[in-house]
Amino acid sequence: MTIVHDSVPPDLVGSVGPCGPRRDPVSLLPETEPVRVLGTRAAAVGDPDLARDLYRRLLLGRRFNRQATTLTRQGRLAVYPASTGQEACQVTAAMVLAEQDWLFPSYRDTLAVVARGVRPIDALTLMRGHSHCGYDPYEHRIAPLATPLATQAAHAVGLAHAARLREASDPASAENLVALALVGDGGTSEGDFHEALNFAAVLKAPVVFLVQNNGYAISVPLAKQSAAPTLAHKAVGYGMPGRLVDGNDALAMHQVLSAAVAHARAGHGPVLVEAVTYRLEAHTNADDATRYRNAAEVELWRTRDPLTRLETHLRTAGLLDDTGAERLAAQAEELAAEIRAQFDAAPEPDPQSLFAHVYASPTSQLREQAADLAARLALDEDPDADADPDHDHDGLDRNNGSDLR
Ligand SMILES: Cc1ncc(C[n+]2csc(CCOP(=O)(O)OP(=O)(O)O)c2C)c(N)n1
Ligand SMILES: [Mg+2]
Repeated sequence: MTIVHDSVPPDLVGSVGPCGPRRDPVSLLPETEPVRVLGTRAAAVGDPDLARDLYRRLLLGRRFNRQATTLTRQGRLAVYPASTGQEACQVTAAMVLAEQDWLFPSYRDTLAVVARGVRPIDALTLMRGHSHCGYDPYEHRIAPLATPLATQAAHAVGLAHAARLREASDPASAENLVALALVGDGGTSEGDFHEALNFAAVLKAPVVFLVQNNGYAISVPLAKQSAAPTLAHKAVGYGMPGRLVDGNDALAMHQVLSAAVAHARAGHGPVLVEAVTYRLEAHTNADDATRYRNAAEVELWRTRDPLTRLETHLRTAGLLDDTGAERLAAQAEELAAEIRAQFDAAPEPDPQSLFAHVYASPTSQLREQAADLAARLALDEDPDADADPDHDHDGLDRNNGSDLR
């Protein structure tokens, strides 16, 4: 699949002058309906090994999401933004990248990070409340999970452009890398997203922007977020091709993302891919999604579950039977057990590390809070010691009942 067809003038139409070139927008426009493979003739003639491999990864991904959510209920993970329902986007984003490429994830994308080879406990380190990202970005070629929306898109452009500049001055070092940035639908309203796409297109940086349109930015539905025909149309204004794909169709996701990466790697510049998907769970474990969306909507999207759709295809095509399904289910349970074991073995963080790296020299308030915490922890260890700074010897507790011990 080519992203921009050969029949279309490759780059510029009309004259190039000081007022700027004009590009043919038609070749950049996304399709009117999301690209689908499942349920079409293309699925029947596709690579059976790829389809089976995708299913295995989706199944493990779903189990990863379920296990991480359980860890939040046990208080072992502070927060978890599940990608349940978005597994096809997550695993294909990791699969289409070569070793030399870079992934730029957001907080939603721990599964993509694990799918690229990071240990679950390390991918989830930030969600345990640690101050560091948990894995070596240079070893895995994965940037830290970005919480400020869309900032990772600008980082991806900077890294990809810098790599091309380095290669131009030292061709022997050429890696021909591509950067793939994952952004949410809400993230496309951010200034950083605009700047990233604009720079990427002008610089022809080898970047793929994958927007997972899961319908919501916390409680804000897409209709209140953007008036664009589709989010993929935003590409055209920057001068890059936009692609619209069914994000719950793993075969389509793999096909469209592979083509986008090949396009960027070939030096044709960036691509914006919008994957239409749905967040089946709440924004995070701290969110109550029933306050802003109804059960019927969620049930409708459950019928479009990326796992069941691929499973139906595999079973119909004779590529999966009950024995195979049971074997995969056992693998998923093994993964869950491994995640639990990794959490059991992880050392407890030092509570005082809360205050480290906030300022180069701690403020007087931070020093006071650190001393207060130390006193409380000492009291936990030795309940007879009266180290509670809020407890006056007149017997009154000045903490107004908010004592956390
Ligand atoms: C710059 C910035 N503004 C606001 C927030 C608060 N915030 C966290 S998640 C979120 C919603 C993002 O929605 P979307 O981009 O669709 O991603 P999703 O959570 O659906 O994956 C917001 C507004 C933030 N993290 N960063
Ligand atoms: Mg969203």
